[in-house]
Amino acid sequence: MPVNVLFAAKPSNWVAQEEPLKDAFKTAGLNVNLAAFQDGTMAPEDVDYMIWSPASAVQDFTPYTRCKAVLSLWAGVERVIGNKTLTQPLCRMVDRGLEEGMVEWVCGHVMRHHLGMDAQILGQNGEWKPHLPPLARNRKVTVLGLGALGSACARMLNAFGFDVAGWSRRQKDLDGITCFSGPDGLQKVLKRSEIVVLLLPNTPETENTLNAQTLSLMPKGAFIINPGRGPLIDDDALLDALNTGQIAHATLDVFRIEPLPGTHPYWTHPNVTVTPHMAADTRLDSSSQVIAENIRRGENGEDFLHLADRTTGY
Ligand code: NDP
Ligand code: OXD
Repeated sequence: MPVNVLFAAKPSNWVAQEEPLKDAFKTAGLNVNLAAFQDGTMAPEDVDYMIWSPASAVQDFTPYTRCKAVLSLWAGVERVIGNKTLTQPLCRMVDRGLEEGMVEWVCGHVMRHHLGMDAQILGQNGEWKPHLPPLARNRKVTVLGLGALGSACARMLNAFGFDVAGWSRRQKDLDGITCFSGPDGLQKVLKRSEIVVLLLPNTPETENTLNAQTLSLMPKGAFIINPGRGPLIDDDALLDALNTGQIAHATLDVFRIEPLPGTHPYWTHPNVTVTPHMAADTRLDSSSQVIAENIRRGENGEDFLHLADRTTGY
């Protein structure tokens, strides 16, 4: 009997994702009947696994009575984890491609601020005025969130030579990274943070992690890079800190409202870089392998990978 898998993620992604998924199912030795939600060929009560993303037409999971797991194509699951109709296990995306993309984006933006590249790229004015940045080992960078993505970024920044610290809910022990945890740890780590990268999930506990009080702890002229989620930062407090020079620049990929409304002050602030939620994307080949592996596990009675925890919200 084939396993019935419903692709109920963003409909426009189906064309690109169908073949990589089929390839991954074949490689995993799975006999799968794969259908797209929009084709209407698979009845809800026949679905064994659902592939899902926030743009899905499925927001009520009640009819999917046989579904053994909902497999998110997104790493962040804040838009579905509290859905009361979702009683099935929810697996979030932990994907090598997503991780590589995030490491590249974060390191690129850290390097931009560390080296003061804007002065040359944007400020070419005929003046021969060398500016010598410190070496990476003399630059203190902090990653808030040391999960799949944060720890990968922290490791790569450390490999560049940066003096890297990280902060998480539970205490971590990562080679070469100074690790902090809990509310006191946040206060301590921010005091040493010249560049802060936010890679926390959006949960009630992480909302406004950077606010007027915590921003004031950072060394004057610090940089903020947020590829995590918009609500991690109190926007008004950040704008105030940018206007006083407490924060020199913020590179923001994620926002409370997306797309960021055209009238939002971030668009025109000279010390804010807006990027359109593109820091990292789930890659077709590697994410399909993760989906296939979880279905293989489900069919063999093994534990699912990357289960989201409804008690913590991530
Ligand atoms: P993980 O769940 O693997 O890691 C989350 C990290 O945050 C963990 O270290 C966790 O601590 C820490 N954390 C959670 N709550 C708290 C808290 N209250 N206090 C301190 N630390 C906390 O997530 P990923 O690394 O896979 O992804 C992180 C986020 O990145 C996603 O949730 C998503 O919002 C965002 N993202 C953005 C993308 C983009 O393109 N902009 C792409 C993909 C993801 P602990 O280790 O103790 O559990
Ligand atoms: C994700 C994202 O959570 O793209 O995967 O933001």
